[in-house]
Amino acid sequence: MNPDVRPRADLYPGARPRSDLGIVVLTGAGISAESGLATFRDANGLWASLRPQDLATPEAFARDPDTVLAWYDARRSQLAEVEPNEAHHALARLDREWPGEFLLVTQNVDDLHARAGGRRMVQMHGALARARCTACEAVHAWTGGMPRGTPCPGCSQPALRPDIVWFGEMPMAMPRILAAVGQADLFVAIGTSGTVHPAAGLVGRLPPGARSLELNLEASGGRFTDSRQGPATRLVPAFVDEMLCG
Ligand code: BV8
Repeated sequence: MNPDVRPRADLYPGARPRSDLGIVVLTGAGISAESGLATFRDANGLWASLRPQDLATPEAFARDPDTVLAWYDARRSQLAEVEPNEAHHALARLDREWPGEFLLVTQNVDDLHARAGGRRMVQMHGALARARCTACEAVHAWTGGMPRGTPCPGCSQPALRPDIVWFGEMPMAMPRILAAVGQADLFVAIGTSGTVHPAAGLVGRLPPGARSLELNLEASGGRFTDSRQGPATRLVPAFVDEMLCG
């Protein structure tokens, strides 16, 4: 821990012992864009050519499992071709060095935050690198394909699905996320359009006096105390330097 760092006064209403200052960071697809993974709602994003109701709902999976499984197989296979970028690494550094409460909440299902060394983090929309058995509910690390009928390594039933939160399904770790947001002094939203709930509503659940910061290529229109525009690989390392070096 770096003992002589102090929080930036303009991000905090007054100085308090740093170990008493809690930070929650929410990331979306924009933080992985510069690693080469497509976002959803940018002009060349995934939803520009595909329909979420055909790929990211339980109904789509029931109606056409082969198409849904192939889409997630293709996205899972991309993970081996991309690397965490400077923004992922900067957040992992903040996680390691911030002595107060810290929680990274990501909407992303890629593994780039984990590969950068993130520890105090939750993937609220699940993970491409996991499979879930709908028969025995076991969750398994998964790197390869998952064609229909793949047997569960635990119970051998052909009942695997991607461990992904689809539209209409309850996001993961919500009690932990809501508890962290309800006690946060600073909430930072990075690379998210603020379109998908309940993630998009988290900034509205901060305690009185907390501050919020948006780092995005363009302002999302959300209610933030402070908003900075630019690429995540430039804004996030600068923000982490501010927080750790004062
Ligand atoms: C639920 C699957 C209830 C994983 C995803 C209230 C109001 C309105 C609607 C609702 C509501 N409450 C619930 C809903 C319905 C729905 C919803 O929100 N619909 C919206 C779209 C209208 N929500 C749900 O269904 C959720 N479930 O509420 O369940 C419940 C309660 C009890 C019991 C059971 C159920 C489930 C939501 C999760 C859905 N799954 N995906 C996958 O396949 O990936 S959502 C999908 O969108 C991804 O997870 C993605 O992460 C997420 C959010 O998108 P973003 O990450 O923000 O990405 P986007 O492309 O939109 O934006 C990118 C941003 O990056 C842009 O701002 C861009 O400017 C910026 N950017 C780009 N490049 C850079 C950059 N920034 C910086 N640097 C760069 N280089």
